[in-house]
Amino acid sequence: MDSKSIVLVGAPMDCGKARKGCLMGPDAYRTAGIARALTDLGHHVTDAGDVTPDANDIPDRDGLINLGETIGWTTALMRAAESAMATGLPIFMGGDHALSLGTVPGVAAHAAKSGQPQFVLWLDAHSDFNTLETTASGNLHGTPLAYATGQRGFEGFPDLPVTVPASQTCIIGLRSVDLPERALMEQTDVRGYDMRAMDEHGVAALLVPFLDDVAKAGGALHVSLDVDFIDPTHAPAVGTTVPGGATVREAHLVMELLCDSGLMTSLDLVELNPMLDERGRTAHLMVDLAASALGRRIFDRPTPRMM
Ligand code: B3U
Ligand code: MN
Ligand code: MN
Repeated sequence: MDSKSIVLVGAPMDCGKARKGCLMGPDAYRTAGIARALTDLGHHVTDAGDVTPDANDIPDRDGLINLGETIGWTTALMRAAESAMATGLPIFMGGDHALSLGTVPGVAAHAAKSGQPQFVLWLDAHSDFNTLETTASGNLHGTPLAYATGQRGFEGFPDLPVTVPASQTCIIGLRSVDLPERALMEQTDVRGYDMRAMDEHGVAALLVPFLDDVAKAGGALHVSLDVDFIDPTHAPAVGTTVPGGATVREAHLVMELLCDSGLMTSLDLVELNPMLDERGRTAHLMVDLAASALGRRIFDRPTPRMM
């Protein structure tokens, strides 16, 4: 892979759910050596430090956890993501998945300026397709994909600069989807693949056609990697563990195929809760996965395509 300019952006957002700890995520990635791992691959890496949320006086609303603070992060991260895109390939080090309420619209706004269609790959046990109206938990980390694709039901959130068409999104790893979010997803063209699809066909068969569509459209590709995509036996440091996730090898294969495609333009690493980790193993695994997406390989040849 060609040498890239990579910018690390810390997003210690921790208000997207009740359980605390994701605010330590960015420093856990730094401690696990993310900059060094990517520099060793020949990339030029800068660390832009941590984003801080905007202040606002939006009142909290019953049944929604930390609404005002979440909107403050969203506006700050939209700006940070759009400007980071102008300097290279950003890696947004979370922080919980509510950070994608800001990063996805921010990177999409950048792509729109050059007329590039924005695609999104969501690697997650959950579809994160609730709205403020459908969420049963009130945890706003369960909403960013619905927001970014322009679904209704986000009163109080900023108007989106651009929406990502649902047809340009692909979710892989699903094994926990609420009924209302499933109903909403089914009204859209979002591609959602559950673990059964992965078991039956193999992850490459799910991913490669999507990557081909991104390539044909000349699109930008944002990848949002939730720790809970991976099975909790390998990645325990997450508040919402769901058994039956991707193996370490399946997760690396996704990253290796992304690397071979040359299409990834931005990356979120989300939901790492270092309080729940075992001697840093989840943080190290996430760093290794980022390295696979950016050129680390065992032999110097492309991963053979599975189809
Ligand atoms: N769909 C549920 C559960 C959930 C979503 N994302 C996570 N958990 N991490 C919700 O609360 O919206
Ligand atoms: Mn998620
Ligand atoms: Mn999840």
